[in-house]
Amino acid sequence: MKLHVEGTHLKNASGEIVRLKGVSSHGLQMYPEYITKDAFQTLRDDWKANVIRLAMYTQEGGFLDGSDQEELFALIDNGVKYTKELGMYCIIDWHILSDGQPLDHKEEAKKYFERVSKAYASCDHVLYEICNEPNGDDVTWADVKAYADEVIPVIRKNDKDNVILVGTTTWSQDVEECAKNPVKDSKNVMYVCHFYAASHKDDKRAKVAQALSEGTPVFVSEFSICDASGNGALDYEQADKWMQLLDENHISFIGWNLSNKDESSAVLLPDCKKLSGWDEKDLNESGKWLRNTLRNR
Ligand code: IDC
Repeated sequence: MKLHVEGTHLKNASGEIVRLKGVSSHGLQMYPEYITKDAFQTLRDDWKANVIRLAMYTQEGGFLDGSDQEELFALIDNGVKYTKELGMYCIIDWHILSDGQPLDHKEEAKKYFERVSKAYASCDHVLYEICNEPNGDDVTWADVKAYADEVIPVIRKNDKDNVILVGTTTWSQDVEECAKNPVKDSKNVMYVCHFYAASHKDDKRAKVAQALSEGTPVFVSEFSICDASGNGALDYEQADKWMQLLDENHISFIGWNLSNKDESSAVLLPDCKKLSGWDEKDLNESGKWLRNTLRNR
């Protein structure tokens, strides 16, 4: 269960390469009903997922924007517990999005990661994702690194070695910037690439290839095969090209999103009211694709 990062790879205690593959929740405050053991078990047994990402928005009505924080902590606690019982991994995500400058909520993030890293220090299956998608014209990798260099030590004080995922600039696309200026304590740190296949193509894949060639460990903690709005048509051809790159390099991947929202990135159809045990006919097109993709790997 225990993971570490070696070179560009995630490995287990026996030194074998491990690839995490799974599904991300939608915003925890928006779709809490899918944080159940049954839902995760369906994803494990039928979809062959081995990781669940718990996306906790900071804005968009989330942790720093009106949600009941203790309710969110309770959902995370359940998510961590269910994944542990099921032998899956679990990612605790600080989901910045409209608040694209991670430094803006650095103090809140430190307090948050102090609490969760203390609570889950003994949980080998937990990974921490410290800033979903830094974005904005004035947000630089130096800003993200400055943020990471304060948040990582807060986690490390409690949890010496669980894997930490660091988002990158331009909505977590600029992974090629990290090698020349990595975070200070880079033990068991991976850098995050997100892509939406109908929007992000060759030039974004080239960034990943460059990062890997420079020794940067890359983790795809969120992607879909629709466009960057989370909606629109699916691009199967670009999705294949992305999967080829990820497969060749054993890169972990997590599909966005577990909900029945009326949008193409939601894996369930809008009229599907089941919270687990889904059949093929309950799945949106992106859900069918993701399920097949997970089952084939
Ligand atoms: C989208 C959701 C959508 C929601 C919107 C704002 O799919 O239902 O209304 O966020 O909360 C990301 C983000 C992710 C986005 C997704 C699609 O990490 O939160 O979800 N996306 O736009 N980055 C690129 C795309």
